[in-house]
This record gives sequence, C-alpha cells and structure tokens, in this order.
Amino acid sequence: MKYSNLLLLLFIGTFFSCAVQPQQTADKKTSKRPNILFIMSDDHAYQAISAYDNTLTSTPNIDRLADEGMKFNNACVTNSICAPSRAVILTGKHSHINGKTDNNFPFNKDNVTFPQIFQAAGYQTAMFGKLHFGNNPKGFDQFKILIGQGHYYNPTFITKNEGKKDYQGYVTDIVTDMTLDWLDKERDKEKPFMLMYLHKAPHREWLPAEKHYKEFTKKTFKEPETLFDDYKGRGTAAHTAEMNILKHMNWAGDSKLYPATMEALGIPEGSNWDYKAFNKERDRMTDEQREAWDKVYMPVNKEFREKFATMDEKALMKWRYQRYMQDYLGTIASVDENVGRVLDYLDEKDLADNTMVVYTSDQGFYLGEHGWFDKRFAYNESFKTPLLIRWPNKIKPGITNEEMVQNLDFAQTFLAAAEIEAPSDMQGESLMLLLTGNDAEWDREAVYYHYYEYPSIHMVKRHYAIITKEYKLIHYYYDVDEWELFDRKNDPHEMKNVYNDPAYKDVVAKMTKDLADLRVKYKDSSEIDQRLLKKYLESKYAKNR
Ligand code: SGN
Ligand code: CA
Repeated sequence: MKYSNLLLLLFIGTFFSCAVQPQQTADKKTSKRPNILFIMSDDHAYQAISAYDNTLTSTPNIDRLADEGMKFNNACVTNSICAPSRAVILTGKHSHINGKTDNNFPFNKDNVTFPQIFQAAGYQTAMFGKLHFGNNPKGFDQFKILIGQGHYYNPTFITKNEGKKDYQGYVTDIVTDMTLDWLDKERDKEKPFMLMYLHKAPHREWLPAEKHYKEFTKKTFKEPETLFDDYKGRGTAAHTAEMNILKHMNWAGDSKLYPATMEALGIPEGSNWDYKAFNKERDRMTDEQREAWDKVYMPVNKEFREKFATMDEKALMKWRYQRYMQDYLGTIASVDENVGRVLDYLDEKDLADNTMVVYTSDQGFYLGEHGWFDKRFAYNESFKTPLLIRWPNKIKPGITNEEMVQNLDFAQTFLAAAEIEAPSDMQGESLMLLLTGNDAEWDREAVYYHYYEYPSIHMVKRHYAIITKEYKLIHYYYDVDEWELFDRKNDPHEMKNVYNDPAYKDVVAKMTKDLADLRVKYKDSSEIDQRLLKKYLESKYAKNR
C-alpha cells in the first residue's frame, strides 16, 4: 500500500476510535449507524427483473426492494465487464485510475477500497461469493470467495481463515448459507455491518439448480424485436463482435448438447462444440446430480435431434434463443429465491429498518437483443445495470428515479449513508440527494464510459463514450477510428448511427466537446494503454491481421 493511503486509513481509524466510541455505546441501544447489505449478481440484465420488465420472468423477492425502496431506471456502469466493474465499485474510481481496465491483469492492491474505510470506522465487514480479482479482498473481517469465475455445482471457495475449501451443493444456495451464517452466528452484533453478498449466477454457462431446470426447460419466451438484427446502420464494431447467439454460442457448454448429439447431427468438432466446457461443469456433479441433469437434458437433446434436419438458420436461432433463456432465467430463479431468504432474515431479526439494501449487477447483458448474448458495448442493454435501493424511513417506498447514476457512485453513497467522509480523490457522487428526494440539487447531465478488453473473447472493439438522456456518442479506436451517434429518444433500440446525418451536426459538435471535457474531468487522457498494446502486438490477433 502507498504510504499516503496507509496514513489516510490510520487517520480514519484513529478518528473513529476516538470520535465514535461514545456513540457506539448509544448504538447498542438505538443501532444508529446503518448496516449496508450490498447484493450483486453477475450479468443480471434489467430485462430479467420483473420490477423493470415482466415480459420474460418473475422475480418477486428482488421486486420487493423496488416496492419498498427506490428503483433507478437509468443506472449504468463505466466499463461493462466483470472485474473492472467490481474495481470501480470498490474504489469509486474509473478503470483508468484504479488500473483494472480488463479481466486479465490482477487488481492493484495499492488502491484504497471503501470496505477498508468501513472497517477502519468500526464496521464489521464481510464478503461472500464472486469477486474475480486475481487476489483476495482487503478490509474484510471475513471472506469466502469463489476462485475466478467459480462453478455452479459443488464449488471451491478461498476462505479467509481456512484456505481453499470445497463445498457440496448449488452455488447460489451456498453463497446465501454463508451470508446467513455470518449474519446469525459470526458477526459482532454490537457493531454495524457492511456485507457484500455476491452471486456468480446468472453468469455463462448458465447451469440452473435441479428444481429450476425441470421447470424452465419446459418454458417458451418472447423473442426480442431485434433478434435477427443484421447490424446495418452501425459501424465495424457491431459487425465484427463475436456475441451472436446463432454463430458464437457453444453447442455443448451453452446450449447443453451432448457430444453424441453433435456426432449424430454431423456438427463438426471445433465449431463451437466446446466439449471441454461441457465436461468442466458436468464432471463436478455427483452421480446423483448428473443423473438428475441427464434425465432432463437428454430428452431436450432427443427432441432437437429429431427436428434438426427440418431447421433452417432462422429456426436454429429461435431454438438457441429459447435454450439460452431457459437456462439463464433458470439460474435467476435461484438468485431470487435466495434474496428472499436474506430479506426474510432481516425482517425476522428486526434488522430491516436500519439496513440499506442494494441490489445490482456488475453490468447489464444482452438477452437476444441485436441477436446477442454477453455485454461490453456502450449500447443500452450492457451499459445499463439494475439498481434497487431500500432503506426504510430514509427512502420513500415505490419511487422510480430517472437520473443517470453509475456504479462509480456506490462507494461515496455508502460512505455518506454511514456518515463517513469519503476520500477526496473518489470520482463519483453520493446518491443520497436522490435517495432522500432532493433531485432538484442533482446536476449531472452526462456520464462517461470506457471499455478496453480487446482483442479478447467476443472481440468487442475498444471504445469510449459520453451518454446523456438524449444522445450517445461513441468513439471506437485502436485498430479503427470510427464514431457513432445515437438519438436515444427517437431510436431506443440504437439501430441507426446518425453521426454523419447533417441534421445532427450541432449535436455532434456539442457532444464531441462535452466528451473532451469529461475526459479532462475524469483525467482519462491516453487512448492506448502501453501494456495492452504490447500484449496485442504479441497476440495471435495482431499476427492474423
Ligand atoms: C467467460 C465467458 C465469456 C465472458 C467472460 C467474461 N465464457 O470467458 O462469455 O464474456 O467470461 O465475463 S465462458 O464460456 O467461459 O463462460 S465476466 O462477467 O467475468 O466479465
Ligand atoms: Ca459479469
């Protein structure tokens, strides 16, 4: 840790041990300082939360947070990818400042993260579930985290006190059991807590729990309007991205076809079979789990084999979309059920009133819009992320907020809620103004976005963007130099780039200037990270060009 950072933490620690002591005695009776329960899922699209959109599925427990708290309709991320989003949340700083620009390099532990500040201020802190940082989290009294992406069945965790440990069962239930155990048996109940409850689900490759795959493999879902998008009207990046459900999903890992099915159908090995991925998950199951799985997925394979010969590309896309939704939404059913268990616990133990509960995702996700799965783009489905916050007596129930808020704002919001001063170099804004109904004082008009992980899986080109409620201006760079402008009000599905349309000349001029100003404000000057450039030049992608 940098010396200055250490000093800051020591200062905060000393300040609180002196200043907060007398109050802590009072806390025992009145529990003044609020608890923070931060719930985050991995790749949970807002289209798959019924409080936002009930077309696809129903999430009654997560919806409770919207009914009893505030729902943000325009929450978004600064960089739509897993570990970078988590780094932004923990540091309150953009990726280019905290250094975690993509999933590949480990998180730089010199960064000060908000849980360290909570811990120094006398809070009990714990983290359970997925972190995906390449190193262990700092500032936690307890943690049990998955290794990298983790597994759905019988996962291994890295635990703070016992090293690596194997667990039997389904990951979403296990992460919840750990969370409830800590709340009930382990924490110091005299102190307020800051708890991070982080689901692996619904991350690819979408393995639901038994009772949910039994139910969801029988369901049919409405297709999005843009499932057969041909990407006309957009630039190179949309055309070259490898996220198409028909072309880029794995037959085995994603669509759950058995090798025997692919052999029978003559699907050549290598064309997204990904047999390894299939085995990776299936091999972890116990005999009993595997038998139950096969009982449901073998008939799915059989039915597909019988109709395959009659299917054209369109029919195949439709079938793959349904398969995708059945498994993706099946994993969310477990998340919802388990969130319900935790909310019930807060009610039973009289903790709900003094706990700020947050539900969000590390980014949004495509559920067939533009024919895609995955995320990364500054386009709506991946740039936006669900955000629900409940804090009884502070936040009025059932309110919807339309302001553009970001995951960059979370650290300062939680610190402000706990009346802990945030370090001055954090780059977000506390959302307390909005949470307490003082929207008139909120003056943010635009947000900044920067995605870096290219070339890499899914091949989404690097880009940065400015987004207002009305427009989105995106610059793709690195191996292209292209601009896109979308009129968000008149083209909500972002189908037509109007950057070169003379009618938008003035908008382009203003947005370009505002984007330059935002880059100065957030201190993002360099387009090319030298580490990444070196890696790119040495990669197969550069050699194949
Ligand atoms: C894995 C997934 C990708 C996904 C990345 C990053 N493939 O590589 O589809 O984009 O993770 O996801 S998988 O077949 O191995 O699941 S992230 O959420 O961690 O950023
Ligand atoms: Ca993710």
